[in-house]
Amino acid sequence: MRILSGIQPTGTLHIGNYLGAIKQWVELQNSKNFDEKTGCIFIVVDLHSLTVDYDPKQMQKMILDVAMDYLAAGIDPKKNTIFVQSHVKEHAELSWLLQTITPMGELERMTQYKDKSKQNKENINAGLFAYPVLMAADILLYKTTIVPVGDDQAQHVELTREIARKFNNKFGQTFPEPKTQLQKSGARIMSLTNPMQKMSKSIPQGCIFLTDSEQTIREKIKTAVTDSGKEIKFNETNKPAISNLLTIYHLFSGKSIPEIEKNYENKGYGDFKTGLADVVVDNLRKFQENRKKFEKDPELVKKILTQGAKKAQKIAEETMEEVKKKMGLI
Ligand code: ATP
Ligand code: LTN
Repeated sequence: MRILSGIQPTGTLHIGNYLGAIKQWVELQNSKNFDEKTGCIFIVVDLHSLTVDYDPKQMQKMILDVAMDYLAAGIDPKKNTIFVQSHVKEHAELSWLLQTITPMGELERMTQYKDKSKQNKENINAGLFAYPVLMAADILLYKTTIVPVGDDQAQHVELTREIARKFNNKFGQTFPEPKTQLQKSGARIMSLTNPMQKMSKSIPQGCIFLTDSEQTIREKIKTAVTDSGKEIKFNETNKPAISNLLTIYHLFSGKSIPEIEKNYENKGYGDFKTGLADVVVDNLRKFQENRKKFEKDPELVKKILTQGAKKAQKIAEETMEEVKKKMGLI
């Protein structure tokens, strides 16, 4: 079993990134089935983040920020491999090779590509189009079997399976077909200002950032949109806003949704929102305390990333040798 995932250094992480992805990484690391020998691979995918507008002066800080978020959330660098994608050049190399077997039509179907090119009409670059192939390269380079991500990424993992299948058919069995692992509930956290839209860095008003102060968190929850009626009841079709808040409450507190509904029976949205703010503030406090320690010691974080890249590179080189042989390049 090989577990691998990654996040782009495109800005401060929000609770959608945490609840949809990082939280389950920490749970995987602490589970009984965790294999101490192989561990998990967590990448800061900087090459992916170049596909949208960015400020080169900020890039190094953004990369370090995501690495600190991983560590502060509880990813243990002794048990896992944490590194920066561009530090292992085989990612870009394998991506090119896989592009030559990826049909254009498959890439045209990708909803993230369609969304991002709509949002960003002036910068629809070839990298944005080929983005899912680079993601496939990240995954296949380490012969990954499990990819824990939010459900917006499931389509990309599905394409990775197709690319693996195609490669195996053409050049001989090489890659296992990886599976997406979604958080059981709340694989998609919605925006606080629009429950029909996913919580996303590009709409900051609707996000609770992991680094928000207590006051900001309380304010954002207080002003979060709600649905008509007063009942605290989970119903994604008729009450999408309250259902989203219930999911956040459930994932942070560990309490089941029926239990939370019962606790707030005959109480209004105001009480429920105060309770939710308490739970979120409490959970993020520990994360923020941990993060401060890493902020004070960026050299330690850089060292962890250098060691991670070294470990990753060894596996990547082995896979590339096999791939190049099979493709007739050596
Ligand atoms: P954004 O659109 O917010 O900029 P993104 O989807 O482009 O984010 P990343 O920041 O790389 O990209 O996402 C990192 C991880 O967080 C992925 O596993 C993704 O599925 C997950 N994720 C992002 N947003 C949400 C959300 N609203 N709910 C659940 N998971 C999410
Ligand atoms: N596209 C992903 C980030 C990502 C990733 C990966 C996730 C890049 N490479 C490999 C899992 C495995 C996103 O979250 N936007």
